[in-house]
Amino acid sequence: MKVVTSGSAYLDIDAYACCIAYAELLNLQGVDARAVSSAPLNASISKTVLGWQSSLDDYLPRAGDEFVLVDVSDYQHFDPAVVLEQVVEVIDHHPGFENYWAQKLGSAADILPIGAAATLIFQRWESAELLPLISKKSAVLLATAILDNTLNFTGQLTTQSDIRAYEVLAQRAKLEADWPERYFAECQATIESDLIGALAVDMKRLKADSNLPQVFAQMAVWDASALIRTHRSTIGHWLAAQGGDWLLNVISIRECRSYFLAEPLVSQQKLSQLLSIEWHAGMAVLERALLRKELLKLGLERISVMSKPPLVL
Ligand SMILES: [Mn+2]
Repeated sequence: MKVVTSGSAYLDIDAYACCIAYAELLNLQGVDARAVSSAPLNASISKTVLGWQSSLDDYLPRAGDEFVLVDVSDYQHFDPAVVLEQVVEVIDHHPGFENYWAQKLGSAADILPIGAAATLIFQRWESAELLPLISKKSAVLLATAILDNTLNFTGQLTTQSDIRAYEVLAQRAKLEADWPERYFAECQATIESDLIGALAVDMKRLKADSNLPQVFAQMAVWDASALIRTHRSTIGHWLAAQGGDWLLNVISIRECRSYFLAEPLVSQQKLSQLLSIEWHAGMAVLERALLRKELLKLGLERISVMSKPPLVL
C-alpha cells in the first residue's frame, strides 16, 4: 500500500489537500493508496473546508508499505509514520532538500519552486488525463490550497501554473467568485477566536546572527488593520513575554501589505537595516506582502554584503 502523507508539526490546507487528492488519483489508477496524517490541523483548514467532509484515512502500519511525501521534503520533519528507506516519491515546493531526493529517487522526486504543492498534484491529474473524474471535494481542496499558499496570488512564489490550476479547478468545483474573500475572512475569524494559540503555532525563534528579531511571529489574514486595532495590546503583551527582541508580521491579503509590529527599539532597527520603512508607535507598514521566508533571505544577503544600503521596495 502507498501511504500519502506530509509533515509532523501541523497540517495546513496545502498538505491536507495534497494527501487527499493524490491518494484519490492513485486509487483511480489502480494503486492501493491512503491519505494519512497524525499532525494537528491548523487555522487554514477553516470551518467551511471541514464541512466538505473530505477526510484522512485510518492507517495501521504494515511491513512493505511505501510512502509518498507531499508538501514536505525535510526528512527531519515528516510524519512519524514514515519509514525513510521506504519513501518512493516526493512532491514538494520547499527549498533545501532537492539534491538529497534527486540522488535518492531520481525523477520520482518532484520538488519545484511554485506557489502551492497542490498545483503539482493538479498537474498529475491533468497529465494522467483523469481530471474529468476528480471528485468535487478534491477539486475544492486543491483550489483553496492554491489560494492559501499563494496568499491569493500575491506571494512572490506564485507562478502562471498556480493561476491556471486555480482557474481550472474553481470552474470544475463551481466555486463562487467571492470564495477567496470568504475563505480568508473565515481563517481570520478562526485566528481571532484563539489569537495566542495562532501566534504560538506560527512563531519561530531565529538564531542571534540572522539579522532579524529573534522572536518572529507571522500570520496571514484578510484584513490586518482590523485585527491589529482589536488585538494590539494582547499581541504586544504576549510577544514581550517571549523575549526582548520580537516582531510580528501580519500579512493583509485584502490590501496586499505587510504590517510589522515591533515594540523593542533593537527589533525596529534590525528591520530598518533591511527595508526602508518608517516606524510609528511600534508599527511599520510595507506596501507589499512580505513573507517570513523572504525576510530571512534579505537577512542572509545583508550578512554577505554588509555595505549594501537598505533595499527600497
Ligand atoms: Mn505548501
